[in-house]
Amino acid sequence: MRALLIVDVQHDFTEGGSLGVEGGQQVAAEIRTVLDDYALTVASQDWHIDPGAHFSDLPDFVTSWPRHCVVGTDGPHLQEPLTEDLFTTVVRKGEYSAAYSAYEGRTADGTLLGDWLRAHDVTQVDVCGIATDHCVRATALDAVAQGFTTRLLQDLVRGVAPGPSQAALVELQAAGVELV
Ligand code: VGL
Repeated sequence: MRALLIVDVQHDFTEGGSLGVEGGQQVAAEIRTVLDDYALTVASQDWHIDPGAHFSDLPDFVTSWPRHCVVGTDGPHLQEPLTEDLFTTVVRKGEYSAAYSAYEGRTADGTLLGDWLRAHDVTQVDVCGIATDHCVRATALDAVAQGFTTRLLQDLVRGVAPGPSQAALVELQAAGVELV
């Protein structure tokens, strides 16, 4: 089985959000058009309560960030037209520490993403979402590390910074991710 992993397409990561990425709203609409091609779809959400040094008033935008995706605000909600009910399941990550990879995320019943995928006979994953140079990168690297045949949907990702996003694609390809 193949699953589509939609990484962190949330209000705070799209235009107008506290860490808004250019093209985020557009990629949400584009991802919506491919959901029906997959029998299994998983959306991840950055889901912060008190993630410690992941938040900073003087962020370096590498390891520390402005406050984002804080539970109880609008920030962690999925960017329309994506809504939670469209996905087979949703995984949330980062409650009390930084968590870039969707593989750190858990379903509502506490199942880690990798375990959920294996329980659904998934051996192949297609990865898309935000941000190419952070959470998409970490998710695709973990997918390969956990033995999933992994493709990155290049038209369906958006990055924070162009240079690091391009470098991430090169790194992912070297790690065994197929760029399609
Ligand atoms: C992300 C920076 C901080 C992401 C999450 O979803 O790529 N980036 N937290």
